[in-house]
Amino acid sequence: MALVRGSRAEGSTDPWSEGALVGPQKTDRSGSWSPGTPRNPAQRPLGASLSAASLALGGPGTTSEPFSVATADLDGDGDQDLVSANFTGRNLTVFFQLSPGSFAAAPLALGGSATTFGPVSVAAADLDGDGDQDLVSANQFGDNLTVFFQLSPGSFAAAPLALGGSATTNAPVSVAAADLDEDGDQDLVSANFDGNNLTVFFQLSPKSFAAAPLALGGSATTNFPESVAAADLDGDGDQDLVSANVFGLNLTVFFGGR
Ligand SMILES: [Ca+2]
Ligand SMILES: [Ca+2]
Ligand SMILES: [Ca+2]
Ligand SMILES: [Ca+2]
Repeated sequence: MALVRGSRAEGSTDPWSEGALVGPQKTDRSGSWSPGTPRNPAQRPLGASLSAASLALGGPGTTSEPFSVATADLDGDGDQDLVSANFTGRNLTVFFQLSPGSFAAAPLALGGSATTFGPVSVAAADLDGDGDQDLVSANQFGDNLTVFFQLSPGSFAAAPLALGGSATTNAPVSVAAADLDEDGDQDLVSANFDGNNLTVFFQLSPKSFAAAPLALGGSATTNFPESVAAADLDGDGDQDLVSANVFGLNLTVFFGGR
């Protein structure tokens, strides 16, 4: 049964209905893929076009136990940059690309113990709709999300925005941005490992998110969720959500209410 999307202004808070649970599937060995023998003739073997050369970025002083990495043009100069979430480093590290394949020797550090405590997931999106990419991290030990708005090319607000807390985002380990309520701005969703749920933060006006976020799932459905993603899974025009639940041994899909 699909729930009809409600108006949050009228007190109805859940625009999603809960979808089917996907149980553990037996691995189909016959369908397994091995390098050099593509299933689809149009597919090239993975690695055929990749150079053996690799580039190391960061190190113990800058990227301490990086758990997550995202790519985006973070300074708006047309090339892709990198950002990592460093678990024990308690910060994010931004590597701006200077010329093709070459990154700044001194990366930009964002956050710290007081703001990004145990970050394990980072995402980039233009959260405030001003045309540049912003950053959001999920901080497992800080029990919150941290949003870094970009102020000018390559420069981020010194005082980031904190969202959530132990009561709403208990050990968030994954964060994604998408327009979840179809009002034109980006919203945020986290997967909270210890909270056994997802938390949706709707953006009300640029840089301002609803004080009371929406909780989805629970220990019966989203049992220790480790990852969350947003996409229009059923093609009806609205964004749906899916989580990967470590101890639930399954995925949970939340369909939008359209
Ligand atoms: Ca760039
Ligand atoms: Ca922005
Ligand atoms: Ca929105
Ligand atoms: Ca949909």
